[in-house]
Amino acid sequence: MRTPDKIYAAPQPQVVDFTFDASVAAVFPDMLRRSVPGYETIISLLGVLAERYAQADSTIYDLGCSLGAAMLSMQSRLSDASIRFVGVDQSAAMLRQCRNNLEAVNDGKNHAARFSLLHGDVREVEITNASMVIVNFTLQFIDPADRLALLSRIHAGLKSGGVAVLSEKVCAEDAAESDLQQALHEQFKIANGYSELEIAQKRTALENIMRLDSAATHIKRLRRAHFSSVAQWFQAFNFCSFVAIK
Ligand code: GEK
Repeated sequence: MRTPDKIYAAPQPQVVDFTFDASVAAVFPDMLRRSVPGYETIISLLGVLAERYAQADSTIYDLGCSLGAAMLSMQSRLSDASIRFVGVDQSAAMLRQCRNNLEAVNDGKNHAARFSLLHGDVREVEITNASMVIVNFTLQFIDPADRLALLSRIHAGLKSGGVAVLSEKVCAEDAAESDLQQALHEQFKIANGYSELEIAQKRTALENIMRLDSAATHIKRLRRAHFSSVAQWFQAFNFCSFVAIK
């Protein structure tokens, strides 16, 4: 059973900025399933994308890997042991649980040979010989001024025919659509058992740390990073995912 997310259930005298600490890591699967429309579908379909794009003797990077859900989904679809995974996250609590999750489905020897987990900033990680780079709901937490440079480094580290998969909460291009998308997302969270108070406190906690771009901005930026083919392949309310092929 997943530990239920009750982080914002009680009124907080002062809501502080959201951090990916141990209390968040402990409830993370429940939090994402109930807060991100389509999250489980995206995770599952990353396995299908991996079947198509993962190349023998290459590395799949998962930038902002949290508990390793994307790597586990892709691994379940890939039998070729020459494909390695590198998960990167700056939260030690997330990486601890990620390691446990990966070890639970891989014996020690396989785990060490196939997976590396790096504790650090995705902006500083070296990307080489990659056939896939997954950035699943991570770019939104990175300073907008650094986003193009990161995507350009991802492009440079990909092999020919490799793919970047970028998933993001997006903002709307106009106020009416923005109101609609926000209302639909709130409806989704209420349907999943969050209270108005939880929704409001979480919004305040994320205000300073999650900065959203529109889908058009993401597509334009991926093109500026020199990807030859860019497409949006998924949307559920204001949550989108893009593929960008080198
Ligand atoms: C999933 N991809 O389950 N460097 C490294 N890690 C970072 C950085 C950074 N600069 N900024 C944020 N993170 C996952 C979900 S969660 C999305 C990704 C969410 C990490 C942060 O510690 C957290 O684990 C993750 O990015 C974002 O498919 O919570 O909305």
